[in-house]
Order: sequence, then structure tokens, then C-alpha cells
Amino acid sequence: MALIDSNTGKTIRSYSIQELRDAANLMRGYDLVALCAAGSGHSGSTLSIMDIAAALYLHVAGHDPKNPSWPHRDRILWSAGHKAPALYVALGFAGFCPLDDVVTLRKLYSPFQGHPHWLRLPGVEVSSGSLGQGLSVAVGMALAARIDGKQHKIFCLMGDGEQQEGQVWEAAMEAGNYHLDNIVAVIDRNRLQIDGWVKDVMQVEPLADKYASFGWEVLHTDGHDMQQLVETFARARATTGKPTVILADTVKGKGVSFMENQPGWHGKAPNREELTAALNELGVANLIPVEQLLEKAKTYQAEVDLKLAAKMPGFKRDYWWNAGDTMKVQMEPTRKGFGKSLAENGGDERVVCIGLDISGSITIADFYAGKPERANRWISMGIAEQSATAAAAGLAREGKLPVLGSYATFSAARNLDQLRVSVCYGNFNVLIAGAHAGVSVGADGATHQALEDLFAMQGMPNMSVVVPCDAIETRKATDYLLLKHVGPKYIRFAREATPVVTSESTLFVFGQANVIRLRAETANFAEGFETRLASNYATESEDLTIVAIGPMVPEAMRAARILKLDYGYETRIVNMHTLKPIDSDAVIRAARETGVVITAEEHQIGALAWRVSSLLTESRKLYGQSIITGAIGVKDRFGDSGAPWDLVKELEVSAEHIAQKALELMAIKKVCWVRTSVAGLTLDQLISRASAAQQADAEVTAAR
Ligand SMILES: Cc1ncc(C[n+]2csc(CCOP(=O)(O)OP(=O)(O)O)c2C)c(N)n1
Repeated sequence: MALIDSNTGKTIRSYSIQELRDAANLMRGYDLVALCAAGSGHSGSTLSIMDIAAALYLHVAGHDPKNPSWPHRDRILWSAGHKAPALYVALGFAGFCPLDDVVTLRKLYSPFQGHPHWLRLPGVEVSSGSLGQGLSVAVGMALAARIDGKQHKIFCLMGDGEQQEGQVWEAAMEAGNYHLDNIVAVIDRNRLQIDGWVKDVMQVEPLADKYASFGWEVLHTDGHDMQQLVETFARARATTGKPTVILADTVKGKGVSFMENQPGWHGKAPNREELTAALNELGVANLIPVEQLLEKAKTYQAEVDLKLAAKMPGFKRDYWWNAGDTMKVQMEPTRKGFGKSLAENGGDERVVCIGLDISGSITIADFYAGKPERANRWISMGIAEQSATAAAAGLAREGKLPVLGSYATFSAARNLDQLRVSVCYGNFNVLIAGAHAGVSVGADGATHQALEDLFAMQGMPNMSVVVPCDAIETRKATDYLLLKHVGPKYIRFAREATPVVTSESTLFVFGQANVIRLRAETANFAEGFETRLASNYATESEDLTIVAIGPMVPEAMRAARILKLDYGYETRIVNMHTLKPIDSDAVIRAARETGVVITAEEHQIGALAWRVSSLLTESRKLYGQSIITGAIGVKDRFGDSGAPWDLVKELEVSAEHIAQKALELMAIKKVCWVRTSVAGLTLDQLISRASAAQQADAEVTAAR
């Protein structure tokens, strides 16, 4: 087996062991150049798996780069999707795609997404990124091959930390039960995961005994010895009657001394100096056109910038964050507020924090950092979101105040049934953190961007949901939810730094919205606004309302600035930090008093928009009153890799998009107000009058 011409059956190219070694080394170089150009990504384990990737793609697997969907090809699944760059350079070396293009890794619109997506890049078998699912997919493919009488193999690449996911063992049981000898699983056993050594985070060994007990053939190899690797793959191919797992001992960061065995290099890309040092160590500095590749990445990003600029609604001035003297704002990641609160309130002996192998970056580790006396209340569960969620219910049943968190996609989606039955049905006092939510994980791509979590979280009876707007509000919300609120509670916050628009003195009252009003154009953007509890706010007959949650609150404030300065419109911003229970009075009053309501959410449209619509539909106070509504949010699509602020533009969740929608609705409002003259008009006529009014607004702007 090797690279095959599927038409003739002839070998396209065969590699000697030495050529495979050299290729793997060069692939490591290309991998690091792409990571450096991306500015983020996974150095450590793309280096640990590179010899395995070279052996598989260039020698072991039978496949045709010119015919990626050849039905008889061997399939290679990357269950560990974060190692995508290693997959991409392997595809490049094998001829599936131009190797140089891999340097557009993690940029907007690139086929080289942060995690692999088979619909974007030929040669990728399935999309992955949520750990622990690949072996189940392999079982399905293996069963399909058996039904169809096909002879190909299905290789499935996993990490050792990944073995902590329960689903892996369900799939192992299935493969053993059905004697799926067409499956070859490979475990990149580098013994590290994000939070540290696998044995310290959650022991998975003895893996050999575990797989053997499920009816698997277990093979061992040094994952960096090319000769051994190739021989082990040959033995796996020859195994009959049962599936095979190859335990490949590897070193995370292999080949670059300062990355080897360093947990800090798991999710980090080298900077320019580190890249040079790494390429020198690998001995490939002169074999790769580094400058040319980095330039290519820059040119690609410049084209993306132009495309995005062309798509953005334009206004008289540049109102982007920190653009002019009056748009100055401090930026801080909201997750910092979560960590601060846990550090401050974690002294309460009832608080127990659960680690899910992403503890530093989501700041849950701040609970115990520098506080050894809390060590017994820190429980590392590894990459096992489902079991940890039910365990949290158990802790709560015994009077503890458990806190668990991960990327929102894993802490509020992967574990949905456990949340529903074990936590919510039992009405337990569990705090769930949906960290890195929305587009803020940027370059990681669609698999890691939670854009749907709020549907399910607010849909579950007993669950309360808070979506704070900045780091300060996140701290206050966590203070409240952790110690004062009783029952299941979900807090959603972001990874990227976002504007700080509240202050220590801004009120945060659970379940009660705040009204924010623009008062002046100040040098410090946030200081130009006044905030009051919605229940204490008396109408100022504003032109329109924007109801916003989370990071869309600062965007709504920016939109209010655009609407006031360019068009003279007054906006009532409702910061609906508590999505559930929602402050219905604040919504209905705003609708009645302004007649125009726009919702703004950094989520699929509906978590906020449909909730607000249902309030408007249900309310008797609005009988007979026409309310003009609009919704800003993600429009039923997955995200993409890219810089977070690029994604805000691409997914149309910026202040500019809110303002554009507001102008459209204000034009309708103007027409509706001259009701007598519109009686009897068709909808088309109404819309055409509205666009004439909008045009008139544009002329006012132009004339200024
Ligand atoms: C379900 C799920 N939970 C959490 C993550 C975040 N995550 C990405 S990589 C990783 C650690 C993986 O460790 P391991 O399997 O040992 O791989 P390696 O160390 O080789 O990178 C985690 C927790 C994820 N991608 N999917």
C-alpha cells in the first residue's frame, strides 16, 4: 500500500524509511511555519504525531491524492482534531493540496480550518474537534465497509488524554463486539494533556489491558522510530478477527528542545524568533521558503481584510473600537471576572471546583492558584464533561456548591442529557460555566464556537441563565450565582478581550435588566453613558430600543453612538444580562414606549430574539399597538476560523449591523406614524416608502 493511481492501480511514489524520516522532519518545519503565521494553534502534539502522520499518509495508507473520494481508499480519521496542522501538511506532502497553502491555516475562509472540516478540504475524511468522537465514527465506517464487502482499513488517530472521554470506551466495546478487524486505532501516547501529565489529571493507564479486555489486538511501538512504525502498521493490517490499537509512545513537542515535554506548548504557536530557533534545531531552515510563506499568509489576510471591509455597512465616521479620540475603551476578557470571583469567594467551604482539562485558560484554576488549603476542593476530572456534570449533581445533593466549566460547546452541549436529567430535573445547585462562548475562540473554528448553547440552557426547566456584558459584570454575576442563587445556573462568557463598559458602581441585580443611555460624546467611550435599573428608568420617548446580551451590549452602545451622531436618533439600550428569568417588564415597556425593538445576540438568532418576540406576542399591554422588530445575530450557519473581530464582521454581529437594521426599522416607523396616509397601502408600497425615507436619511448624512 502507498500512494496509488486509482485508475491504473500503480504506485505513484514509494518512500524508503530514510525518505519517510526526512519527510516527517520537513513536515514538522512546515507545520511550525503555518502555526507561526496563524499566531495560534497546537505545536506540541502536531510535533508528537508527525512521524505517525508521515508513515500513514506517505507509505501505509492506500489512497490517491488525485481522487480523494476513491471508494477503495483507506480512511484516516483525526479524532484528535486539534492536531489538524499535522493532517494538513501530510495532505500537502501526499499531493492532496498545495503544501504552500497550508500557511493560510486558521484564517477566515481558509480550507485549513482550526479543526478539520471535510466539506472544506478534499482528503479530510470527517470533521472533528470535539474529542472522543472519532472512534465511534470509525465503527460506523467499518460496519459500512463490512456491509459493502470492501477491504479497506479505517485508521483512527487519538490522544491519550482523549481516552478519558467515556464515548471512546463505548466505541471500543462496539468494535470489539463486532470483531471489526478493519479498524486500526492509533494512540499518540505523549503522556501530556492541557492541564499537565495525563497520570496527574486523570489516569488512563493501563491502556493495553483495557483495550485487550474489550477484545482488541494491542500493539506497541516507539512513535518516532520510522522502521518500527512501518512494521507495526503492517502487523495491524494483517490482524484478523479483531480490531487493533497501536500504542505509540511519543514526545510532545518532539524535535524542538524548548517545546519537548512542556505542557505550555500544547496550545501555543511559535513567534518569529522561536520559529527560527525551531527550524534550526530541526535542520530544515534552508529547506523551507519561510519568508515567502509568511508573506503569502500576510497577503491572504490582507485580501480577507478587504473583503470584510467591503461587506461592512458604512457610516460617516469610523466608529470602530479605539478608532478615534472618542472611541477609547479598555478591553479585558470576560473570563477574568469569573476567575476573580472564584478566587475571592472560594474560601466558602461548600465550593468545589471541577477541572475539565482546560482550567488555566477558562480561569477556573484561579480558584486554587496560590491557595493550597483549597486543594481538596479542586477535583480534576479530565476530558470527561458528561460524567463530571452528573458528578456535580452528586456533589450538590450532598450540600456542596459545585462549579464546572469548559468551552461552552463542551460544558453546555456535549453533556446536555446529564444537565437535563441529573442537574435540572433534580434542581441541583450546580454552577456551569460556558466559557470561550460565541465567536471569541476565533481561530479554533466552528467546532469550538458555541453559537447554540443558549437555546438549550434557557429551555431547561429550573435552569437560570446569565450572560454578562464585560469582565466586571461577569465577576458580579459569578459572586451572586455562586453563593446566593439556589438551583441550576449557567453563566456564559467569552475568551477574547472585549470592551469594559460597566464600572464597580454599576448595579447588577439578578433578573432585572439595566437601561443604558448615551449622554455625551466623551473621550473615554464608556463614560458617555448612564446606566440605571430598568425598573427605575422613566421613558425619555426614545426613538428605538436595542435589547442586547453579553458582548453585544458594548456593540449596542456603539450603535447608539452611530445613530445619535449620524442621524440624531435616541436609543434605549436594555442590557438583558439575565436571560432567564427574563425581565419582561423592561421589554414590554421599551416596546410600548419606543415602538421599535431590535434584539442583539452573539449566538444563532433566537435565544434572545424568540424569547423577546414571545413576550411581545403574549403581552396584553401591547394589544392594538404595532411594534416594529428586528433581530441581529448569527443567521443559521456555523462559524469559521478567523480572528474574533473578523468573525464579528463576517457573522454580521457588529454595531454597524445593528445600526443598519435600526435605520431600516426607523424608516418603517416614520411611514407607520403617518397612518392615515398609509391606510390601504400594500406591503410593497409601504416598503418602497420606507426606503425613500431611508434614502432621505442618507442624504442628510451626506449633506453634513
Ligand atoms: C470534548 C472536548 N473537550 C475538551 C476539548 C479541549 N481540548 C483540546 S485538546 C485537549 C487535550 C487533549 O489531550 P490529549 O488527548 O492527550 O492530546 P495531546 O496531548 O496529544 O494534544 C483538550 C482538553 C476538546 N477539544 N473536546
